Amino acid sequence: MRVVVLTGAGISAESGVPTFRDADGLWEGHRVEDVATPEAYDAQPQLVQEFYDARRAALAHVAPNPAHEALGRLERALGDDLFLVTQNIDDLHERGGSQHVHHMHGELRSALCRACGSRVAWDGPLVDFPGCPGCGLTELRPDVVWFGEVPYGMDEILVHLQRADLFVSIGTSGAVYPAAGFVTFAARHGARTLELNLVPSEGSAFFDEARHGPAGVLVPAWVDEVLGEVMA
Ligand code: BJW
Repeated sequence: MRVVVLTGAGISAESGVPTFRDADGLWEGHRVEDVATPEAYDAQPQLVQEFYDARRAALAHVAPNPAHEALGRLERALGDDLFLVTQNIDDLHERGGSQHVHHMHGELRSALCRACGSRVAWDGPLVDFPGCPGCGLTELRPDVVWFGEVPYGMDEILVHLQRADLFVSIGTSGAVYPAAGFVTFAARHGARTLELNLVPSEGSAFFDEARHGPAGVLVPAWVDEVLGEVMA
């Protein structure tokens, strides 16, 4: 059975990472659609760097929860038959045991050079605009995908969605494309579809089945079900 799992901010909520669109959302009163843009970065680069520097530093104080760990277990059982694509820029899937994670919206622990296009592993701050290890210019920005930019690796994602027998969406509001369109794309290509989310998402009606509750409970239970079927 080929499985594609899409995750969003909700899977990291129980680890203490704020989501975007819930009441205590990450952007403190700003609509994410207004601030997560290249234009916002051009207008106030220092402010944006400080914001992402703080989120990068905060990774040291959070840990994967049972939902991340369950997906790590699923990867060990399914191997290449699992494709895990996340909209999250944290590293909690990796720390939860997943070795192959496709970060379609980029990663906090990476920097992108606006001059030469290099993507470099980065754990420190960027607010002082350090030189790029590739070209030396001081054009490093957070390696994340803002509105109007193209998510990473779309061709590969679409190939996996076309081949999937099961598509599972975990902890995402379904408000942001192209990820919000994966459910209908996968269904059109023959996949069964399942939503695991705290509450019905904007796209809940598109799924064959939806289960609602905390990811830390729903995901381990679902993984146990799949492993039971695979082992039977
Ligand atoms: C729990 C829980 C618990 C809570 N357990 N659940 C008009 C129509 C259609 C599309 C467009 C349009 N105008 C423009 C567009 C395109 C645009 C878009 O979608 N805009 C919308 C506003 C309509 N999209 C883009 O621009 C994208 N690029 C693009 O389309 O390029 C063109 C192209 C595509 C493909 C091929 C070729 C070309 C880029 C989008 C970039 C989004 N970037 C951000 C910021 C990343 C960096 C950062 O982290 O700071 O990505 S915005 C933000 O939203 C972030 C997230 O990844 C993304 C999705 O959020 P997510 O994960 O769903 O979080 P929430 O908070 O919304 O939801 C959390 C959910 O969890 C909730 O449902 C909770 O209930 C639940 N939950 N606790 C389980 N314990």
